[in-house]
Amino acid sequence: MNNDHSNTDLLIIVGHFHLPGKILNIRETGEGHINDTFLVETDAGQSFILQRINHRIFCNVHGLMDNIDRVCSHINLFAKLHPEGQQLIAPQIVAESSGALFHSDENGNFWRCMTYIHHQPPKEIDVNIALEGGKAIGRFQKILSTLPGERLHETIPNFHNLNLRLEALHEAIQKDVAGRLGEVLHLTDAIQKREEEMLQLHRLESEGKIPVRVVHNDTKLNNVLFDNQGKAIALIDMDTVMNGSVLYDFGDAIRTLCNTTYEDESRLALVRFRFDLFEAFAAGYLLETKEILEPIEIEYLAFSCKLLTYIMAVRFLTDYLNGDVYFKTRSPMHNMHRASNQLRLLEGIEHDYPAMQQAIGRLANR
Ligand code: GN1
Ligand code: MG
Repeated sequence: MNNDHSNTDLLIIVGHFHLPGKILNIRETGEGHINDTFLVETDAGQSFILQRINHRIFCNVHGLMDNIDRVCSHINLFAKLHPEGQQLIAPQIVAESSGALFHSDENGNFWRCMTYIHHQPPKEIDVNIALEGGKAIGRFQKILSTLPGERLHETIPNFHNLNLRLEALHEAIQKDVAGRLGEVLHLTDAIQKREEEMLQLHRLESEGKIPVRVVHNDTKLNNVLFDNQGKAIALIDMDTVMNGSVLYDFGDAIRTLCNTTYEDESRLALVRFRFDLFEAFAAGYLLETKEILEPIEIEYLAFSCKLLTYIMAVRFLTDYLNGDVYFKTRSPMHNMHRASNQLRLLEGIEHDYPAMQQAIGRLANR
């Protein structure tokens, strides 16, 4: 797939969505590791997000867009029907002129357009942002617990299946196609020695002991949008919304929120785990979900933070060994830095783990 999109091409693509007003500007946002994302500004006061879907990863584009349409419409309808209290909204799909949920171009690419939600990225990540983030993820899960209709499409099968993620890593180690194994033995060791412990949730899931619900599956903090008062107002990036466990959402949010730096910071001394943010997020999350969660889910909340950090280390390292075929990278070391970063964060979580479990126990019984 060609990654360069000229402005003329983009204008032609956008033309298929019949947006209000005149297009003033289209620029790539540079966010996300998978799709290509553009902000489209119009003179009608409304902006839009245009995305080229990476269909090597999201092979079932119909299923993907059908999921997103159902989930976003349900969230926005819920907000309309419950105007009282704090609201949570989602982007709305703008259909192509034929009425389809996406546009297919002549090069075999798939494009979608969604409303842009005005927001203010927090200047500083503090306990209020963490509390609000926790409430938003919890509310999202609670609202979707009443999603009507059939089961959502499984757009990326086994997305959080650690057993398969480890198999993929073992295969990458064995093949060493990019000749990089020698540089990362300390990382493969760190992963290997934790395998048994980390597989415990997968075992419980295989035994049917973990409730299956509609979850987001990509709850990194920048998928939560805030207003200028620091209130969480929306959740975006519904690409991986599927049936799964709430534990993956909780752990993924913590792994991004509570890292004192970006997930790809290579200076490991800057990577620390912030317990105060964990506690605030958990408080907000449990405030919203306490009534719907089962005891086994609450029991594994703290564990999920270790697990998701570990899973991301496994995925980044696998991609590094495979020669960077999955995640977008900006340098040859990028995936290796990401994997090292996640393993350093994991050490911080392990250090605070007893206190994390205590905090969950206290908050869940409040
Ligand atoms: C990918 O592209 P983005 O940033 O939405 C990935 C997530 C990872 C994340 C790591 C479909 O998400 O699972 O947690 O990178 N999405 C997919 O930053 O693999
Ligand atoms: Mg995503």
